[in-house]
Amino acid sequence: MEKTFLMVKPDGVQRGLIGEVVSRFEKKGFKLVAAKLMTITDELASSHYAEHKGKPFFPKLVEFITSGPVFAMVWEGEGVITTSRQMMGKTNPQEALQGTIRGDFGLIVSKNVIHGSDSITSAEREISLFFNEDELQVYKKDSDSWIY
Ligand code: DAT
Ligand code: MG
Repeated sequence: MEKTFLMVKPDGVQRGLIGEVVSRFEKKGFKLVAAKLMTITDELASSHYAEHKGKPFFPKLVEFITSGPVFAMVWEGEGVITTSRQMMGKTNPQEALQGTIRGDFGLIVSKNVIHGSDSITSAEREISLFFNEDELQVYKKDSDSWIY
């Protein structure tokens, strides 16, 4: 089953939005398979955001993502990569539709509450950056038979 990496960023943690974010993905029908509150090192931040190295906002991005705890998660379900990106909304909260996480809770691009993988390749890469294989729970939810 498809998996993705999602993370409540330091602004979301500070603002008490972990529960709100988790709740949206739970209610949608996705399955949480791993989660932890952690502080990202400079090294992990650079690997995670490697595609943005050299861009003008990169130093501030690393400073921000390492500035406080994040809530890192792995979620599973049919189409979870694409659907979770839709639920997050556009990168810039000012362009994100109301009803999306960034549209409902963010105001500026550099503090946009949530990260989510954008492809199968990035999901696999990001999950393995943040979690060991043995941290991913394999379990059945009885509610799945009412979702699928
Ligand atoms: P996304 O997080 O939607 O995948 P991205 O990968 O293009 O967006 O950028 C990663 C993060 O970097 C984004 O969530 C916020 C920050 N960022 C992107 N563009 C920015 C910009 N022009 N100015 C400041 N921060 C930016
Ligand atoms: Mg991205």
